[in-house]
Amino acid sequence: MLKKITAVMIPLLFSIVLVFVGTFLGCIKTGGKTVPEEKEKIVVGFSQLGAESDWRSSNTESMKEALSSKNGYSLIFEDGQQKQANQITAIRMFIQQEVDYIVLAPVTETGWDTVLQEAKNAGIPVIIVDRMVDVEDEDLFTCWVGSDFELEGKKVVEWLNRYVTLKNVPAKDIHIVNIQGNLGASAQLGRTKALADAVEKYGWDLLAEVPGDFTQAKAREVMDGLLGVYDNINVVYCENDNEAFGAIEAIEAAGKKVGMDIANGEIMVVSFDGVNQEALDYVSENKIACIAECNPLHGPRVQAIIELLEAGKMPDKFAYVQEKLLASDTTVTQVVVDGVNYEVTFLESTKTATEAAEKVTE
Ligand code: GZL
Ligand code: ZN
Repeated sequence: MLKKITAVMIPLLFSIVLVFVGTFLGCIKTGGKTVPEEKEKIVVGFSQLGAESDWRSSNTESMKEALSSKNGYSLIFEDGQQKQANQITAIRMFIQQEVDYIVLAPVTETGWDTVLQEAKNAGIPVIIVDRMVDVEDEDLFTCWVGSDFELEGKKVVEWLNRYVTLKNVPAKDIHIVNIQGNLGASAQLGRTKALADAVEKYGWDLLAEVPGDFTQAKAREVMDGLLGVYDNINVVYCENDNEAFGAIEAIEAAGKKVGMDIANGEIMVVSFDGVNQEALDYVSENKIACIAECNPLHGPRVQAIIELLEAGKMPDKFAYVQEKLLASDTTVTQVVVDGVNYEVTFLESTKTATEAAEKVTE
């Protein structure tokens, strides 16, 4: 009898031990086959600043696509509606939930030290994307990936200087208004600085700098106002494409013409992002004279950073993305910024086609 029991017990005991060991090691023996157990997902809390622009929508889409379940992530997404308080609340929630990583797209640069210290105390790495944070101690975040906004601005103002020089328009006759992004955002700070420095250097007439919040509606309202105050505006420097759409609406509603021929009363619009077809179409029609590309596709870049960290490696502290300068008018073929040559990327011009069409009907 005893023999019989042991004959049954030993294999039974053995398989129980096996299942226990197998489960512990992450694979389970079922019917002799080893199937990899569902790998633990990497939990990421992403505090996005808002949904104010086409750039932002593309950025959000890129992040969700990269940090998706099929790629092994569990993403907790919070939209801050362009308010820093909402982003800080989201980060505190991520800390409570003990996420593996926090990703922050900060609406403005300052005011993050306290909450980033809380994340650091909780041992949660923080990755900053897009705009920069201005903190006392840069150890409060692991790394940053985004654009060089001042370089973007320099490309646009150098393009403008080349253009007006080649068209023999005197600097004193360049009357510019700057429709700015959210005040305090890195994109606004860098792009505004580039224009202000160029105005100083080239002697252009900067009539006004007014916040347009990176939105089409606000820029429309602001441009309506500026057209009511100034009758000699001939360049509108928009700090993103959605603002450019609003400015163009206002200019055309006022019965003025948007275009390249500023010597003959047209108003030139320059802009940033180049994210959606509407903006690229405006460039092709020379309604936006040039766009400094601002690349929103940070999803794969953040995914690569997390994979490096998961492998115990350290990513670069700051990673700048390479970006183009877009135009369709071929007067300016390249710009030089801080000794570096940037070729203009030409979009095919539909302007001549429409002009030709107009000529025929005249
Ligand atoms: C730039 C980004 C800016 C875009 C705007 O990286 O922060 O915010 O240029 C967006 O379109 O609203
Ligand atoms: Zn003048």
